[in-house]
Amino acid sequence: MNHRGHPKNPKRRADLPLDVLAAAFIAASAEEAPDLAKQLGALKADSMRELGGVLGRLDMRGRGELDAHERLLARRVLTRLHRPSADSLAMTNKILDYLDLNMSALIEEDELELCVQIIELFCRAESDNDTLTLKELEMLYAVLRHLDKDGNGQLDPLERVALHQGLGNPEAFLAEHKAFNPHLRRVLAAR
Ligand SMILES: [Ca+2]
Ligand SMILES: [Ca+2]
Repeated sequence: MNHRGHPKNPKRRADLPLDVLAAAFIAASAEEAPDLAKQLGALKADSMRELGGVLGRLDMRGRGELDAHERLLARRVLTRLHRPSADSLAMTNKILDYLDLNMSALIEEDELELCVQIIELFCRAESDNDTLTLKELEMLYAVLRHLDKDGNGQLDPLERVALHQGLGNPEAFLAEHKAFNPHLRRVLAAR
């Protein structure tokens, strides 16, 4: 571990047993978060891999199972999904790829705080509630894509400055993207 608690040699997500991670998380959630467990338990097999992909980013020790604290962190994201589905979980994975700022294949706690902050902003982008619809997830992804100016699939330090500035003034940030971000305009046009 380095000074921020980031493991030095994390396992690649593809090496993790995603279905096992998902099943263990749902089992543990039956008591800890029954509503979420019920929603996730109803998902089909293809969604389970996507769910495992989200959970694997929080499996700091690469054990194929989240501990109680990691499960709490996972729920900070998963409870925000309006009706979790294969599509919304796949989009969540694409968003988390961008928010894995140090490219560790893990979402460490400092990165998770940023995720939660940006998720809270987009929960109200199209609907007046505390959850993300698939459309709102697509909008968030469109904004991240546009912030990735050089298109290398990651938010480099300079690109992150734009994100942090935007989060400081969220209404203007969203309005500007709605006006000038071609990815977001495409998402909004596809009704
Ligand atoms: Ca990371
Ligand atoms: Ca970039």
